Amino acid sequence: MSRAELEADLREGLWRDPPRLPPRWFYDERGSRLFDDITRLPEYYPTRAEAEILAARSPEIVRVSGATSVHELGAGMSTKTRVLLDALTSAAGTGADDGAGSDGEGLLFAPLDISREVLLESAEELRREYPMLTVEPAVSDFHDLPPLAGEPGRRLLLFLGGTIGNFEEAERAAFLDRVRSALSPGDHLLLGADLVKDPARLVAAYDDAAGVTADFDLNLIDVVRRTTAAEGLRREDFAHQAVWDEDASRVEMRLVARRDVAATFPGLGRTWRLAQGDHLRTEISRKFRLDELRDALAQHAFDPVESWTDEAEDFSLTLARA
Ligand code: AVJ
Repeated sequence: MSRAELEADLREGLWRDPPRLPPRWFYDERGSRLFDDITRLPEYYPTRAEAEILAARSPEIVRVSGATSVHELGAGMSTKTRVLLDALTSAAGTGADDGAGSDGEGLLFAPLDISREVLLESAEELRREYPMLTVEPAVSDFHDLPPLAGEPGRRLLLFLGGTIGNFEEAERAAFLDRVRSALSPGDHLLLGADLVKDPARLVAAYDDAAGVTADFDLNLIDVVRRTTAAEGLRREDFAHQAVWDEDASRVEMRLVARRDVAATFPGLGRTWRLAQGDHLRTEISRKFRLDELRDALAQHAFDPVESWTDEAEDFSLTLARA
């Protein structure tokens, strides 16, 4: 992720109303570490809820999908995915499966992520832990999916964590189209999505008491300043805020200007101004109702086969057939 790409996103987003940046710039090394801390916060339920569903449903997911290859978008360290890989490799080991993969031959895991270092390190570890699995990492953004390896009709593509919530409506539609095109009939998508709930809990999940999410949000200012050599851009001039927008059914993360900001970007040859009290939108996190999510999948030529939630019904996993 280059300076030129960031400058393109700045040019595209900063002069809109409200000014905005895509959330991918959060995840430099420090940001990735902070996100990892977020997943362990008491207020941030999605990671635990999703892990609970995967722990309960992985054998069923592998069986129903008939998968012999698993592909994961935004894999990171693939921490939550291991329980699914356990199910994949043990289903093969018992011979309970029929056809390809029944002897553990040809089982594949293909993690995709934008961070090369994390991806390659994690791939090495996975190869040690799962000797019967071929691990084929690929550095990729969700926007340009590479052709997927594995046997057509037996692929399972994971998009976990609720990251589908980061897209605006039109982006989500385009994303689902791209994913559908990357899959063959009979392949499956496993989609993690956060569910609508008490707004107080939603806001707390994005504005925790320990201030980790605030630090994560403000780190974006450091990333932008460092990457673009911006003048007049200081993290002390911003305050983190999380807001629930009922109509759009989403949490917005914002950086509110604590004083008038004037930042000059040498690569853009422009000065960006933000008046005290106005904000930069740094992330949207859409929360779904299961029926609308399943409708959206159906509109993009997926058959939503099954949805599961955790006990508390905070988070969902939906298995959809291409
Ligand atoms: C990784 C995009 C799913 O939206 O909940 C967590 C990112 N931002 N806390 C989310 C995030 C602030 C997270 N996703």
